[in-house]
Formats: sequence, C-alpha cells, structure tokens
Amino acid sequence: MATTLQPYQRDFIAFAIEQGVLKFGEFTLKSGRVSPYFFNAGLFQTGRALAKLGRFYAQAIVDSGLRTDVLFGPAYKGIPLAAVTAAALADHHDRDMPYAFNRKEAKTHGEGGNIVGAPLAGDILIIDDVITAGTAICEVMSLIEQSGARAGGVIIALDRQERGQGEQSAIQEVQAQYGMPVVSIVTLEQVLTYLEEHAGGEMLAYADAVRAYRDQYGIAG
Ligand code: OMP
Repeated sequence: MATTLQPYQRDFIAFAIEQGVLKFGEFTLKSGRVSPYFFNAGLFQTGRALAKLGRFYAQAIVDSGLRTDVLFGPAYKGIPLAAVTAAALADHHDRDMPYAFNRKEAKTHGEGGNIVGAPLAGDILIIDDVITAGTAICEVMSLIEQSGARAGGVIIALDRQERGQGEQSAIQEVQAQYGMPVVSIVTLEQVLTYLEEHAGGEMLAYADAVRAYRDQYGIAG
C-alpha cells in the first residue's frame, strides 16, 4: 500500500541518501537481524547538514501537534539533535523551547547532577535517531523518571516499523508501555514509497530488498 509523503519528508529521504546517512546493502543490526538498509545519523557531519537536519525534526514536531515543555537529547547522539532542533524551532517556527541533555558520567564537583541545560519539568520530548528494539529508549525513560519529570513523547528520524519482542513494533510497544506518542520524520513505508517513485536502476533493487525484509520482520499493516 502506497503511503503519502509530504514534500519535506521527500526532501528528507533524498537528503539522507545524498549524505550517505541512509544506505543500502547488508548491515547487521544491534538486534542481530541482517538488514538491507541502515540509517546512520552520525553521518550528518557538517554545519549545513546539521542545520538542515534540525529543520526536518522541527517540522515533524510542529506537524505532529505534540505539545511538550522541554526537548531532551540523550547522550551522546541525542545532544546535537536536541541543540539543532531547538534552534530550528526558534528560527523557523517562533517556538522558543527549552532544551536539555544528560552526561553519561556523574559529575562530582561544580553544579553537580547529570542533567545539563533546562531543568526537566513538565512534559519532556525525547529526541533520538532510530528506535529498532527499543533498548536505548528504555534507559532514557528511567533517567527521566528519576528526575521526577514525565516523558510526553519521542521524536525520531526514522521509524523502521519492525517487530519488537512480539507482534507489535518496538515503537508500538514503547507507546503502549509508557502511554506516550512516538513520532518520526519518516517511516520505512514512506522510504519504500520514495524508492518506488524513483524506481530506476539500483533504486528498484533496493526497494525489492527492503520489501522482502519488511515482509520478514515488519509489523502487520
Ligand atoms: P534499539 O536500542 O534497539 O532501539 O536500537 C537503536 C539503535 O540501533 C540506534 O541508536 C543505533 O545505534 C542502531 N541503529 C541505527 O542507528 N540505525 C539503523 O538503521 C538500525 C540500528 C540498529 O542497530 O537497529
């Protein structure tokens, strides 16, 4: 079933492919599954690429209608994501959202604590790159709970729409377990639509491989 793509979502997929962030081939995931595609957000590695990435996240947050109070970037990969997205929300959407991140090492001097930036209060929006099995996000949830705040949602770049422990996707499990929405800039289904739209040469082979992987590990839909 074809999924619709908004112009910014199409631009995001093209941008991720162009930057080498979204790659096709053979990749072993943290879960041990061998995937025909991989999304490596660490490869957005210049100022311009980061600024653009922040605008995509900001657009997806605004589109989702999520109302949250603090943007939280889990160490390490979430830190630049939270920073550029907070800047893009201010610059492009007139939304001056407080942001914070954690340090992995507890600090024993100075201001102490392991949260840097705005105090964690109200509904926290966690920003991350990808959720596959949900392991990383569970760690972040306990961090937020320990601080006495509440997670109001998660924004990620790509929803791989893969089954977690059971029949549901890890994201559906996270949503059910913590009672909060998880939104993404794009989903795997939208990446597939994009590949099919640009189905010439190698894109067509990628689409076939991704479809076969989805049939094996994807959520029923
Ligand atoms: P979970 O902790 O299993 O949810 O997996 C999330 C992590 O998987 C990410 O933070 C990455 O380390 C890694 N990952 C990607 O970055 N991109 C992918 O396309 C797939 C994975 C993965 O290994 O599943």
